[in-house]
Amino acid sequence: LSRGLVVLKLGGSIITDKSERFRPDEEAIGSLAREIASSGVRELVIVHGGGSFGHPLAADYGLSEGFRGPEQLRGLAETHLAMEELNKLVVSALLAEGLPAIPLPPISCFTTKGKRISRAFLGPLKALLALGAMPVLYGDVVLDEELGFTILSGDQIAAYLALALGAERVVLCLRVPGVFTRNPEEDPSAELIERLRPEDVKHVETGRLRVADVTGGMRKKLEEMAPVAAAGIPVFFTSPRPPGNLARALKGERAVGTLLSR
Ligand code: IP8
Repeated sequence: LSRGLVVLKLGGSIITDKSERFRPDEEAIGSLAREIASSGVRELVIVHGGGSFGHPLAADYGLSEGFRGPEQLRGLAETHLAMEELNKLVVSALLAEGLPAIPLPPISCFTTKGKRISRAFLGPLKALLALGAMPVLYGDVVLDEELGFTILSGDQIAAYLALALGAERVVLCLRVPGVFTRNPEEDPSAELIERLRPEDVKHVETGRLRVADVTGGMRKKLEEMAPVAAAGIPVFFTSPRPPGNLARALKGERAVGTLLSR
């Protein structure tokens, strides 16, 4: 078992049913928690996405483009609350597996400027890790120095934390098992790219989005993760299938997916 901090992003589309609002996939959440527990990896920061809890609301109220009027404040509150509800399901499932998971709301430890993280208060997160706890963050509404507020994706948080904490590795656990030559959900001839270098990211064709995702889908994930890989932190794009895959990826063992590294 390799040592060092692992940052794990759980895609919103694997923990929720993206076709219906506020529908969690509790079975998937439970089996992810079991797999994380069975991996034996304990130096872990988990960040999860919004799926059908965050994105449709954020789109309804135009939250990612920032403050336009006071009627949006209700949307800000509802979106944060929905994310807290999803977070509670994830954290509860981890606790049920005996893992010391603790929620850490991004709205209170990050601010952005023009949608990019400008300031972070990582004291509590570092202290939790030092105690051996497992912080669980998520894509959230945050206050923005220029826009008033915006949506901060779990991907940007995961990339930021990996760099700020000098993580050993980042694992992105998504619905699609890696990065493909085309969008595999649109084109069955798409092939898995097993190895990708940061400078090749711009050439990958990712296809259009079919479900609400205010923070940008696979293209944006690649753009967020390229600087992490360029800094020498390997990023592994993978999915929960087949069983055991995520545990292997967390341990840094060979698994099905795409390795983005220098
Ligand atoms: O699913 C966005 O996080 P993501 C969260 O990681 C919200 O992009 C509130 C839409």
